[in-house]
Amino acid sequence: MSKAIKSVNYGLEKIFEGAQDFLPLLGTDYVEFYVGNAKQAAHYYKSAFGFQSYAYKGLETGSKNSVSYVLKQDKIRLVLTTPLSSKNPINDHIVKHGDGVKVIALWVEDARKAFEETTKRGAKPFMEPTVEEDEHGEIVRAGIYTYGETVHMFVERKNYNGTFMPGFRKWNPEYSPEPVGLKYIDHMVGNVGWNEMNTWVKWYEDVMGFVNFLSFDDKQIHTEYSALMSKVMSNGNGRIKFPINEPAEGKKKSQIEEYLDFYEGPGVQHIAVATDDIISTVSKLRERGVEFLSTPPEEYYKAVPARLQKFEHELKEDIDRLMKLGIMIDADEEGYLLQIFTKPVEDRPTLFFEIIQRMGARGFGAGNFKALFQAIEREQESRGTL
Ligand code: TYF
Ligand code: FE
Repeated sequence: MSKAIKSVNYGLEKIFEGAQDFLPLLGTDYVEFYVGNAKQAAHYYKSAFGFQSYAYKGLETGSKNSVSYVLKQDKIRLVLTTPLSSKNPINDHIVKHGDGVKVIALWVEDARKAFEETTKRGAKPFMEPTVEEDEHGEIVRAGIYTYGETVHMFVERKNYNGTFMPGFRKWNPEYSPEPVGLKYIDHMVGNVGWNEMNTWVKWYEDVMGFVNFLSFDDKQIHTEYSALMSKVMSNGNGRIKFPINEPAEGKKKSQIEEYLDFYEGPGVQHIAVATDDIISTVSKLRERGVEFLSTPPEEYYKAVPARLQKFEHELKEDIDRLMKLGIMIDADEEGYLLQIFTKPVEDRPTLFFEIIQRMGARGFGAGNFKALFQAIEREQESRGTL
């Protein structure tokens, strides 16, 4: 695993220079989930994850075919969308995949140009550039397909000052649980099929101008039972990071294979959200009923001081509190990071969340992979899918 950490050493700026700037990205705009019951999903993400009510569209606003709730927490926007009839194609998506991420929307200066630059490099169109207007201005959106049925939407909002987007109205219900300190999306991971990882790495390079800045092969990512491979893609300014996983051959079924079976194809595996106080955030999430993977054993925490000392970092957090909450620690030359993973948030073992606090480190927790994958395998075991 040290090999993976080493590849971070030689300055990410230099690597990012290799990225192309035909597609400048300002950040993640929103993440849209297609779900069976958006009303209940919105309640869950508010009550359990501390998201705030933000915008709504539905029958009351003239939206006849679907309902969407927009939730916000600091820079993160989630859109939860449900179809209102079996004829809406959103319904087919849910029938096949269950609840899941349909759209990773990216904030751009010029959506028409983003569409043109990516489609001329081979992207499959999802939505031609489309202007939506109301009294607050206009939004331009265009979309392309990435892995599976997942979509990247380009969102241009420089001429808009309303709530979220035309078609939505402010949503401000009385029920408003406190935020838990989630700040922004750190990375979003895609699972793709057997031997498809490099195809998608090349797609992100050629079509989106991204660079591959970290790789983990099955020699690094394996347990006694299963294996996977992962390559991290980043845009030029490093704000957008998309690791891509594929299953690898092991004695038993890889967690990636389990995902592909239940999602019935490639899709978003996890969303990593950043906090600057993981102890507070995870305490609140646990109180509110969010379920996390089982905590690493005590020996894991005994080894932490040495892992940090090796790079001469000083842990600012109380290790006993980290241990009680099951938060994992990883270190590299640049600093350390704290991370923890939820169980899947649907009945199908598909999408889950990661909570991450970066204390200088820009890696993905390679030093935790073994402990993490063993915890995932205990879950797979309990489902009979290992
Ligand atoms: O994003 C990452 O790479 C880490 C580790 O199936 C990880 O969060 C990698 C693969 C996986 C679960 C977590
Ligand atoms: Fe992650």
